[in-house]
Amino acid sequence: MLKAKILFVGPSEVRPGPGPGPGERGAPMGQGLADGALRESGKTVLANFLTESSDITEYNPTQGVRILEFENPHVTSNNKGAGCEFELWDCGGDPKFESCWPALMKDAHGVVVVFNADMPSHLKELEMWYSCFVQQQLLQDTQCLLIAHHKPGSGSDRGSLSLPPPLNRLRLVHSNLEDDPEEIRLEFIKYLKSVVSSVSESRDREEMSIMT
Ligand SMILES: Nc1nc2c(ncn2[C@@H]2O[C@H](COP(=O)(O)OP(=O)(O)OP(=O)(O)O)[C@@H](O)[C@H]2O)c(=O)[nH]1
Ligand SMILES: [Mg+2]
Repeated sequence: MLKAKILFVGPSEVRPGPGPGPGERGAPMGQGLADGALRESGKTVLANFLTESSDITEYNPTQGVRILEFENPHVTSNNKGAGCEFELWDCGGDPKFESCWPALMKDAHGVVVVFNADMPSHLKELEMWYSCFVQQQLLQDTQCLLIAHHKPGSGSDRGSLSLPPPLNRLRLVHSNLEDDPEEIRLEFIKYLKSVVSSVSESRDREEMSIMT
């Protein structure tokens, strides 16, 4: 059975300074953090939703990585309907985990970069995530998906988001779990299908090169 490894990466924007105590948010109260709930990009919330795992909404920074295994009945590895197993690697966005990245990226078939379009700093970081996780790993652009995640109460206008090159070549979708959860589910299925077809194509090419 075909197996595909998909990474969820993107900013978490943990601020420098003394770390939070257990159960605290990432920065002390009263320091102009009105955007507190907007700092993380929402990778874990989305990963849980898309794999139908738990739906805990209390923020718990992902330490390193969580691996979620799933299958999707709509995504098969060939036209005979053979199934396909996925591993979704929900990576922590805190830069302190950077030393783990090479291990996380290894043998990934797809990279989803989740960001919060309301945060200018996230937009600036996007290119770094793309270059590090996609370009340097020699993945094709079709194996990458950008998700502009809209948290409840964020007022961002999805039409106005235009990204500079090379990011504008990538597929960009919006997610809004409160208003239209099915939209991102469908987009994610489309993306899984495109990952599966590039994995099977490269497998076929490998088999051909062994035979010739
Ligand atoms: N209700 C609701 N809350 C959300 C949503 N997206 C994010 N949040 C809130 O934002 C917090 C942070 O989101 P996470 O998904 O944990 O962020 P992350 O990108 O995984 O962050 P790191 O693991 O630190 O990289 C969540 O715990 C929720 O409180 C959403 O769609 N709905
Ligand atoms: Mg997380």
